[in-house]
Amino acid sequence: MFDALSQKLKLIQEEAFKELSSLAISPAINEKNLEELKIRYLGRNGKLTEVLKDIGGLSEEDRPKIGQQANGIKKTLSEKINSLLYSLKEEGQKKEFQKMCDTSLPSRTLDIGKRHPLIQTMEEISHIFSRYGFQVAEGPEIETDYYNFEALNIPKHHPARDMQDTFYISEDVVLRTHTSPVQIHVMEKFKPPLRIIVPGVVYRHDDDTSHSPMFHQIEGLLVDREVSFAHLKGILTYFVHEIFSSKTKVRFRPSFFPFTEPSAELDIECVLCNGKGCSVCKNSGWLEVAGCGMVHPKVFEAVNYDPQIFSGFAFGMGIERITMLRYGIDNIKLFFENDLRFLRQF
Ligand code: 2NM
Repeated sequence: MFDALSQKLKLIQEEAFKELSSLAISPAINEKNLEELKIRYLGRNGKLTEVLKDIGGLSEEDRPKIGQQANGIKKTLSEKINSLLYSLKEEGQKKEFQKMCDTSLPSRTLDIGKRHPLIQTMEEISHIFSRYGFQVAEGPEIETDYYNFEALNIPKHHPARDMQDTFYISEDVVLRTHTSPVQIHVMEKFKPPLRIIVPGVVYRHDDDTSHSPMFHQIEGLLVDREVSFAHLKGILTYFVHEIFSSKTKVRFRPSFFPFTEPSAELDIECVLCNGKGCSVCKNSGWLEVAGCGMVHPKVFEAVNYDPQIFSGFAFGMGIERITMLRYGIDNIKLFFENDLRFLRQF
């Protein structure tokens, strides 16, 4: 009796596996015929259950053995069927997805940002001066009258202080009109020797094709013992040769700033007409690119540096102007419109 039942179970297992294997490789396989197969073998009136109905005729000892064999078959068969059902479902979802979404289409290109041309120029200039030991310093865009004017030897009646030129927040507080107040802060905090380069945004009441009320500046300051105008000329000439070209001619022209004495303008030979004269250089053949000079003793006194011991030079330039000259841009407003067609060119 035991052997006969065990044999029957083995045959059922073989039959079920054979049927399942051929169904698995058949193109006709679907959830429905898999479920049918499952019911046919494992269902309440299935072949396996049918055999187990005769289990009552077995000895107490043999009953669990047949039970174990039957359960083993049940387990492997249902695992195989379930895994096939699972892959069928997955396949179906994939097909459904492919109907909704064409994965063969090219992907959308990502718009990756890049540095603004003005920031690029600022970074290049900072880098050029860093090779001579200058360190970048930064400070607030809102300043007191003292740091923006008084400490820089700009007297009360000076036109730069006028409401026409300066944005006043209150009687004593302004939007900085240059980055020089940062130099004052740094000199208050550190003793010479000092080499700093100060990039930043500044504000002035000015608005036309060559002026914006908000623009960018970079200023530099070097303080040490026995610094001369020759050092200033050397460093700024090196700078022009790096930022424009090694062949660009320079000249220093006397000028005036309250915070330097002597003061000069740094001109370069017009990069657009090579000195022949054009509308940009107003037929002079030269372009003004920076102001500079030896730091005024009054400025040193304001920060408690002894002008008998220390001397220094300073300079300042507009980033927009330098960038416009380098790339032949004729309208400053282009920098602030955020038109990608413009910005992508740099
Ligand atoms: C310029 C031109 C000349 C300048 C002077 C100073 C300081 F703080 F040392 F006095 N900072 N920057 C300076 C000198 C700036 O810009 C056209």
